[in-house]
Amino acid sequence: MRILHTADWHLGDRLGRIDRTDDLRTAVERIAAYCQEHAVDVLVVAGDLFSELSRPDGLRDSIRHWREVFHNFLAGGGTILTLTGNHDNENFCQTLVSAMTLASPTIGQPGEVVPPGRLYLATQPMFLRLEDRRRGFPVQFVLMPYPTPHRFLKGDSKFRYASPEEKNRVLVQAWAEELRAIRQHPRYDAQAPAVLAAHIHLHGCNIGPGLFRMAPEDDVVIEGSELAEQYDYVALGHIHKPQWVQAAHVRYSGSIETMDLGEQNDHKGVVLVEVGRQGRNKEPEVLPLPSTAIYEVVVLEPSEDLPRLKREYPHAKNDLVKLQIRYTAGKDQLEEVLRELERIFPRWYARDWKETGALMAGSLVSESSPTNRGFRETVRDYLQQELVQHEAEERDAILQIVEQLMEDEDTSRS
Ligand SMILES: [Mn+2]
Repeated sequence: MRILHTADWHLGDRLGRIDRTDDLRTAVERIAAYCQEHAVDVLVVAGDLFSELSRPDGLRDSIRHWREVFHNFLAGGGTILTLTGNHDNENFCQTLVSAMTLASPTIGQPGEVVPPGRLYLATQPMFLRLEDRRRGFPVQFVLMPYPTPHRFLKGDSKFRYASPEEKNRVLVQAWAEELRAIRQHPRYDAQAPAVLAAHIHLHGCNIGPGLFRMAPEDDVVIEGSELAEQYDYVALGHIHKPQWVQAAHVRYSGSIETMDLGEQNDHKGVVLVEVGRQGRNKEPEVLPLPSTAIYEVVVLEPSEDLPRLKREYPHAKNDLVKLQIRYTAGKDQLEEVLRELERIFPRWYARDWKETGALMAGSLVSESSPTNRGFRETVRDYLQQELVQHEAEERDAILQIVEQLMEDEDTSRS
């Protein structure tokens, strides 16, 4: 049985003012092509399927996109196994699961051999079996969503914790307990091939410059030293940096695109593994995914730096760029500097500027302050960022109203 492992799709995500939908769809399409090219039987997506920034219509479009892209894979008997991560919207995912259960009301008993050719989503710990298409032996799959109180502490969700540490301790125990219960289930065969898919922070992994939009103290860290022994393959999600942990078959596939500046040096990919009647057939293989370049550009002297940047970055049209700008009033025209930078880096996702005179005069604006821009620019930038996924027409209309409001405000003050 050929298994392709991926995770952390974050579909419909955005970075600053940049909508990442198309970048992420391109990556998903490449994964679907790998499924066909390598005659994959099971595609495992180990959580964080959708961005928390995705609106309901964006979620709908993501599902539609799956339908198109994976139609041939599913129609050909392929199976997609997914589970929820910490970024997945609980209500939306549970609605999906409920609808799928209505469509196939008899499927889903623990340890059951489930029909191939469709998608399964685990919002709770789940144990199922799939038969190898060619030789008929079953492979056991254990799907473990990210441990939230709602998913793992049934009935206890109103329990109050004395501290975040206590909450994490309870969740770590609940996660291990759920897994133990599955392995003790009468249908679970410790000798038969088994794959674990989980969205979790496994102790000893390299998180790189930081977790994706999460404070380290909020994360649930699992020891998991027995997993390498217990499973033929462990398909992990949550950490965006691709790597294996503890053993070559315990892996984070990593995210499918560069999601923020912390991932600028990652080599993205998906993992292909083959499990036979006796377990893993060979070492897992990484199939590469090209990803969007992301970097920071610092402009200290616009009159010299802009012509240089123009020469050095002729192909930056698609790059995600964070801009840090210093300019001198009376010498540099800020508006013109910003326009020129936008021409070189049309996909800048964040920018910040400081006036050098203000800095030298020792202004009240501290060096660490994110910006000293005016009220109007702050409002405009904020709205443009917030409205990035709205229709252009709607966005322009809102911005126009706000411009008018700011005008009126100025007039009434003067
Ligand atoms: Mn993630």
